Amino acid sequence: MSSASPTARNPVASRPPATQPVPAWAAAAHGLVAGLLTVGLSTLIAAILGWLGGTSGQAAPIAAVSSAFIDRTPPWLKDLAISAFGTNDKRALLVGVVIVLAVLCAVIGILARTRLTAALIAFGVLGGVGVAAVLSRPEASLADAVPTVLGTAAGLWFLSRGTRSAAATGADNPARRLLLGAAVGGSAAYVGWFLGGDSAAATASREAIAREPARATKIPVPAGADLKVPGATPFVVPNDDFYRIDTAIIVPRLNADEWSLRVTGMVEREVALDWNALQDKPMHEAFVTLTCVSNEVGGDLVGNAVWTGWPVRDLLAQAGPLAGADMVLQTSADGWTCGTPLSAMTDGRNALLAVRMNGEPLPFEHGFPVRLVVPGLYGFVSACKWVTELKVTTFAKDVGYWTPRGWSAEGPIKTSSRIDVPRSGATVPAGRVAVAGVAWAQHRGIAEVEVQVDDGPWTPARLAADASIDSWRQWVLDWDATPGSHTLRVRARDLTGALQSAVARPPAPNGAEGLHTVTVRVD
Ligand SMILES: Nc1nc2c(c(=O)[nH]1)N[C@H]1C(S)=C(S)[C@@H](COP(=O)(O)O)O[C@H]1N2
Ligand SMILES: [Mo]
Repeated sequence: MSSASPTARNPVASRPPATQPVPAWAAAAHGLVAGLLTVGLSTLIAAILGWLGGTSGQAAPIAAVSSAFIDRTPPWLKDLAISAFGTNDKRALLVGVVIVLAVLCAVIGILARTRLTAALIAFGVLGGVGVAAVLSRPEASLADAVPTVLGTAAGLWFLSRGTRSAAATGADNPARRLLLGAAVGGSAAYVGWFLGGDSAAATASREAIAREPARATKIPVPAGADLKVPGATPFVVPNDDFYRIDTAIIVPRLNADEWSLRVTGMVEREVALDWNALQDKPMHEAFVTLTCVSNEVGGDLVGNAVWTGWPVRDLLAQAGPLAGADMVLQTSADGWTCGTPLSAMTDGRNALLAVRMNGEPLPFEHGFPVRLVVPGLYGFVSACKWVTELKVTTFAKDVGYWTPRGWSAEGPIKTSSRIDVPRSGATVPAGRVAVAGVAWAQHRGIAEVEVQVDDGPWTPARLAADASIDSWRQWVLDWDATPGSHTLRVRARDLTGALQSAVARPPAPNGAEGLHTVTVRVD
């Protein structure tokens, strides 16, 4: 081995070191590390500035690019992403953005071998895309550009320096520089990501509220509302199990002490409400079942909780909506909007400015400090989380976030029912089997649930006690299961007498229709 040292045999090695070609993989690695440094440092700086209150809290470039992408995603692509990745669609997008960025950085690194200026310009353009994305976020200020500009500068410096010294193999070790750059970039990204997602002040404000004695006593689950059939969904879904749907790449973490809500638009007088003022209002408590319009027949994007809040009709009454207004455009701190019929917020139903979910301050993921809960309407037209503005307006003048993206302007929840047990594909022993699930027809109420086995007659299920017409209702049927394969179907009737639609329709544009059907084996 020592006698055949490649260095000894390689005539190139005897040339001046400055002309030694950098292997392509090393050049690509330099590009990658330059990218990692940029992303890492800008994420960390964004987190620190966000913490100090200097930026909007959305200044990290990867998250901003992903958010900007989400806002511009055509409906067909969004549907494709949801069907491929489910509620992991946002994670998949982040991974996609990182992969694309990594490939571009590697290519730029290879380019830097022969054309350093062109490579630096390309890298600068990438940084520019990041800055543009950051500045396109709602509520962004010029200060939000600072982290990405600084990060890009660090990346450019590393890229130019790395290539030069890789060519000039001196005492300086390029491999060591690569490792060092990767370590600094990687740890900055790691710390920045977690710091950025967890604003200490917001956490402290939520914990302080959690320690306050609850302003309203938690209403108990009415006797008989929870049938407690093993395996069935509980009447009240615990916060940690509650479905979550939103467009937020980074969950907004607002500080309750800094939160305020403005009522604007077609009103006699604009009104502002802050957290302290809200604490003095009489709080109501209500069981309300939220449902996502994207929920498929039999899906789990639906959940019931007890919400504590101030009726939003009282706030709107203070502002005095003008004649002709028919919609309230709700805006979230992250720029998301939804349009709710003014009538649904003023007609006396439990439309709440909710501050608690199942007795706890709202979890950050579910809208801390304040969100809307409007019984009877799908979340995409009613349940604004992290709400900061209510603009009284008209459906003719304004549209919510999802409407130009292929979803309806209005979204009353359709009467639906679901079989929770037995699960589809399960094998159950012959004899008495509890078939159980939930049915919902928010703000109309459930009158009846029926189950059909194979092609048999529709048999009424036993309904749990009714907690409220705004919440779902459990049901159970004792089925005398005989050996073989069986199909179970469920349908519900609401208190207006209308039967659930049996015609299969997809979620878009205004909610799925069809009967939930499961197939089970009986031994
Ligand atoms: N700020 C904000 N609020 C939002 C959304 C959103 O994307 N951003 N999504 C809505 C949708 S589509 C639904 S179904 C409900 C879900 O509420 P949850 O995540 O608390 O279950 O929130 C609504 N509120
Ligand atoms: Mo939704």
